This record gives sequence, C-alpha cells and structure tokens, in this order.
Amino acid sequence: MTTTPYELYYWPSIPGRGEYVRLLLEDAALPYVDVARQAESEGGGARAVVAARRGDLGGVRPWAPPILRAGDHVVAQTAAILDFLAAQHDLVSATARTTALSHQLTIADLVEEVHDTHHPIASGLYYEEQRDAARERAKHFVGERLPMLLDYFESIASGPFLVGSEHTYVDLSMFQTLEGLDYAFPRALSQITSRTPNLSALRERVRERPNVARYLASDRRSAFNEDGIFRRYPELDAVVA
Ligand SMILES: N[C@@H](CCC(=O)N[C@@H](CS)C(=O)NCC(=O)O)C(=O)O
Repeated sequence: MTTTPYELYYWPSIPGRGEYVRLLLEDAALPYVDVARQAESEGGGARAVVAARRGDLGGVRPWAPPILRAGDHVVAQTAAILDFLAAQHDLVSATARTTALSHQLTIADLVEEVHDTHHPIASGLYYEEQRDAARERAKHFVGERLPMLLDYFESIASGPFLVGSEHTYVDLSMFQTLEGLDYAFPRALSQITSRTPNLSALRERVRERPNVARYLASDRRSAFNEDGIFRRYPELDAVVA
C-alpha cells in the first residue's frame, strides 16, 4: 500500500471520467493530489496530463486520463483504477470484486454512449460540426438505449446496492452517472425515473454519505459543463417514445 498521497491526472476544467476516481478517493478519505488542478507553476494544469500521457510518469505509458500514480505504480482506465484502489484498501470483498468491476465496465459502456450522443462522427470534430448526426444519435439513445440500460441497472440495484448488500465504488459511479444524465437529459430521465425507484434511492443514499456530502459541498467538486462528457444540449434531450 502506498504511503504517499495518490496523484490523479485528469483534465482540470471538466468533471469527466476523473470524477469517478475522485468520488472513490473522497468517499474512502484517501489522500490524493489532483495534479492538473494545481497551478502550472507548480507542475499542474493540462500540461501535467499531457506529460502523463507522454509517459513521463514512468511505468506503463497510459493512453488517456484518468491516470493514477500510486508510488511507482501507474494505472490508467477508470474501471481499472477503481478496481485497483478498492483492492488496495479493502473497499470490496474478494467475492464481490469481479462483479463490481463488471458493473463498472457496463457503466463505462453507458458513459461512452453518452459521449457519442454529442460526438457521433468523430471525437476530433466540434459538436457544431456534427449536430445533425448528434440529433439522430441522441434520439436513439434516449428512446432506446438509455431506458434499456437504466432498466438493467434497476434490476440489479435491489440489494439494495448494485453489488448485493455491499456498498462499493459502483454505487458512487452510478450516482455520478445519474447526476450527469440529469444534467444532460433532464426530460428523458424524468420520464424513466418513475420505474427506477431502486436507482433513485441509491442515488440519494450516496449523496448523503458523510464524506460524499462534504465533498459535494466543497470547491473540489466541479460542475458539469459543455466541454465534458455530460453536456446540456436541449436539442438532444428528446422525449422518450
Ligand atoms: N476507457 C477509458 C477512456 C478514457 C478517455 O476517453 N479519456 C478522455 C477524457 S474523459 C480523453 O482524454 N481521451 C483522450 C483521447 O481519446 O484522445 C476510461 O474509461 O478511462
């Protein structure tokens, strides 16, 4: 187990996928430095993320943020980071570990589909350059995929946690995802929530966890915006058929 604070490398101006890692670190009260949110003069800023992607942290060169440095160890991929931290700090039982990881990867699938609603053609193009395709993509997302995915998660959230009777980082991730969906697709989500009471209860339980509540009220918590994954473009928030 590392004795130095963890270092999180993630784009400083959006919550993005970094927020899934922050929520675990905050909930478990693990010391960490949010490197890119420090001043550039102190080695922070987006430059720190670029350097981490270049391989400057040593170890296995990561592809994309979030990236976690734990002493000499560098871990990338959100789900792998969460699995790593949970195992390091006994935040998940041995029997639940694989289930938790599997659910986290399904959340990652959902997050990717959300990203593709505003970037259906290419991540390298601006939203404004793919608006028509985005509208078409979002129509299918809110009409078909989002209800299917949330119905799925609802069906496994009666434990009352997502991993049976054990609170895990997956609950934190579902909280963040529901918050993001509420920001990006408030109309669509409001039409689904009447049939997802387990998820709604889980979301409020997570919000009230003492360390989470403290974090949400702090200036470390950043708001969703139109540069991140969950973006509020009202034209994409179609009514569910
Ligand atoms: N599957 C990866 C995706 C990582 C990812 O796409 N990161 C975004 C920010 S949220 C990024 O900066 N990607 C850079 C790129 O794709 O070029 C994960 O879950 O961590």
